[in-house]
Order: sequence, then structure tokens, then C-alpha cells
Amino acid sequence: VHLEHSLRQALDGHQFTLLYQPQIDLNSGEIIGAEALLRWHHPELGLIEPDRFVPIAEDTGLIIGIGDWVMKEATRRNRRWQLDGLPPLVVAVNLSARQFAEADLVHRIETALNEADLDPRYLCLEITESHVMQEAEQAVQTLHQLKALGVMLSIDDFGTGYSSLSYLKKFPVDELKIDRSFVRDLHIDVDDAVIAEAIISLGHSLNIRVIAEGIEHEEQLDFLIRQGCDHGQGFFLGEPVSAEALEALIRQPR
Ligand code: G
Ligand code: G
Ligand code: MN
Ligand code: NA
Repeated sequence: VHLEHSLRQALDGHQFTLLYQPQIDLNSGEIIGAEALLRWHHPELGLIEPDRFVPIAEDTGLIIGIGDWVMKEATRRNRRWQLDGLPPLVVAVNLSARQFAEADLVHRIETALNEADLDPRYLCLEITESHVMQEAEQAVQTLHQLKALGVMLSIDDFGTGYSSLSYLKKFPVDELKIDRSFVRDLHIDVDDAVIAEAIISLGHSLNIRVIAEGIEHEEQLDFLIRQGCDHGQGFFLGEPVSAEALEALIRQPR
């Protein structure tokens, strides 16, 4: 089966859905947001993970249309939650390199926000370090334009790329997301613990919030809380779930 061929029909065929993984304030334990994660339900192959199709979507340019759909769906959903009386959540959306480099990215995002009637502060864009650093000067400009819209900006997979610290100071980012690979062994591997600690203090010294992803065990969570990490995400705190299931999680008394 040619994935590319079926990927071309996936949008029209309504084969995409978004799951939402809770993001937790490590101080209060409250759900303060969610990362939108794309899923493709192929008519014959079943569920296909983004690691398998996002690279194809990038190469073919299909990611632009798919990305527009993700942005529209996530902003509409978040506005719906607000109108239904949920406490305000920030929904984080992943941008791929190709989307980030697209000339009218800012306009596309502005359009989605307007159509959804969503206050931009409730949308967070996750951009990976390597995407930002590829064309650093251009990237700084794009980040400033996005920031001027009022959206939140997060650097995904932080620590795996080669961010120069001087650029980090110029990036108008709100959040660093400690990459899963450092969180995995943080409670048993001194090097990973030191890296996580360093990212947290780097973020805080630049007035940037820090979130850890991939938290799977209580020991990891305890360590991150002790180090003053602001937010957390991972299977231990909540798996990616449907919009309905996330809403139920938030409404359930704790
Ligand atoms: O959801 P999962 O953990 O399987 O995601 C795997 C990868 O796919 C991650 O790197 C994630 O950032 C990426 N991804 C998930 N959803 C989207 C999306 O809507 N757009 C883009 N560009 N990447 C996504
Ligand atoms: O690259 P990005 O951070 O966007 O990747 C998000 C991906 O991480 C999603 O595919 C999600 O399913 C996955 N994920 C979320 N929580 C965990 C976790 O605790 N452990 C692992 N291994 N993966 C996770
Ligand atoms: Mn992400
Ligand atoms: Na990540």
C-alpha cells in the first residue's frame, strides 16, 4: 500500500483525529492544558502513528493542509471547551519544519484563531529546536511575528538540538520542553538528572517556563517537582485521550 497515495485522500476522507494529552501544573496538580496529537485512521491499515506519516506529509507538502486542519480543529475545540464552562486550557499544537518555514504561517494561524474566536493566549505552538536553529535569523523573525499575535511558544524536544544560548535569549519563547530522552532515566542516571536540572535553571534564569515530557514514573515526577519544574506531561500524569475523555477528566471531582 502506498501511504503517500492514501495520505492524499485522508483529509477529504475525514480520517484524522486529534488526541489530547494533559499537561499538569506540578505545583497545584491541576490540568492546565493539553498537547494535541494527530492520529490517522487508515481505512485498511487502521491506526497509523505520526512518526510514520508526518515525514511523508512533510516531503510531499501535504503537511500544510493537514497542519491547517490540526490548527482549526484544536482552536475550535478549545473554544468549545471554554463556552461549555471548562476552566481555560492552553492547547499546544506541534509545528513541523516545513510548516514553520511556510511564508504565510502567521496568517494561517491568525485565520484559525479568528475563525475559532479563540484568544491567542490559549494556543501554544511547539517548535523543535532544530527547526528553529536551521535558519536562525529568519526563525527569530518568525517567532517575533507569532509572538505579536499573542500565542504561546514552546521549544519542543529541548536539549537534543544545538541551541546556542545567545539565540535562546533572542527567542521570544514562553516555554522549554525537556526532551523525553532526559526524563526517562533521570531518577537513576546522574547525567540525565544534571541535564534536566540545568535546563530548569536555564529556563528560569531567562524567565522561561519549563515543562518535562515523557514522565512515566512517580520517581521522575518527584525529582522534577523537587527541582522546581513548572509543568509536566507523560503517561504517569495522563495518556493522550479523545477530546471527550479529556473533558471528562477535567470535570471529574478530585
Ligand atoms: O503522538 P505521538 O507521540 O505518536 O507523536 C509522534 C511525533 O509526531 C511527535 O514528534 C509529535 O511532535 C509529532 N506530531 C504529533 N501530532 C502532530 C501534528 O499535529 N503535527 C505535526 N507536525 N507533528 C505532530
Ligand atoms: O515530539 P513530541 O514531544 O511532540 O512527542 C509527543 C509524543 O510523545 C506523542 O506521540 C505521545 O504519545 C508521546 N508520549 C507522551 N507521553 C509519553 C510518555 O510518558 N512516554 C513516552 N515514551 N511517550 C510519550
Ligand atoms: Mn510535542
Ligand atoms: Na518532544
